[in-house]
Amino acid sequence: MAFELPKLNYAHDALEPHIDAKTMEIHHGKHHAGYTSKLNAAIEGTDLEGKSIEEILQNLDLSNGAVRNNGGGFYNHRLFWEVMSPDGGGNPSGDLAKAIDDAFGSFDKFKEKFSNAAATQFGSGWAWLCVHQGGSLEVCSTPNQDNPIMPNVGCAGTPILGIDVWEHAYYLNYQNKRPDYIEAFFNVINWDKVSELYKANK
Ligand code: MN3
Repeated sequence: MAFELPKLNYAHDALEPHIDAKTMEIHHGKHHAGYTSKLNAAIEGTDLEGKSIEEILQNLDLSNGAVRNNGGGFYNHRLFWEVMSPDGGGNPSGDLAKAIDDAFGSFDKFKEKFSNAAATQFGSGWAWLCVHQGGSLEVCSTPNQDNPIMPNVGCAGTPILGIDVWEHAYYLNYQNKRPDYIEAFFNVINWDKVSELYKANK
């Protein structure tokens, strides 16, 4: 069973003005679709065929560039669409809010740390909020399409929130102003989904 491009749960223009429709259309319909088809081509006929994306990435040989880049791209964008919503923004609540306070001191301190990780990731990559077994949280970033479930990428745990800081994620609307895009991202974060992922993976 080949991997399929996941459907968006909202329209391309639903995240405006924070993320524009054209960016969403190209990002999902071209970039994510490209990672998906190239991942399928890279695993076809190998012993990775038929495995879950988590299983593939957790046991990844980092020298396998095609699977690293396209498998990472498939997984990362699938998470990205899910953790955004037109009804998003605001603050987390419940267990996740408490875990954020425990790890970072306050929501504002978390926001500062996450935003800084996203802003200072040199070139293309992602910033993450990850949960470790036991429920503790960590903020980190990875280059290109790497992600924390891959072995030895300098960042660990299960990602429950991620922001794409490749220029294709924001350049049409924000040009070189990555910090403005990061600030706007906070208006569309689907904290209900992030909480659900926190509970499922802690
Ligand atoms: Mn992208």
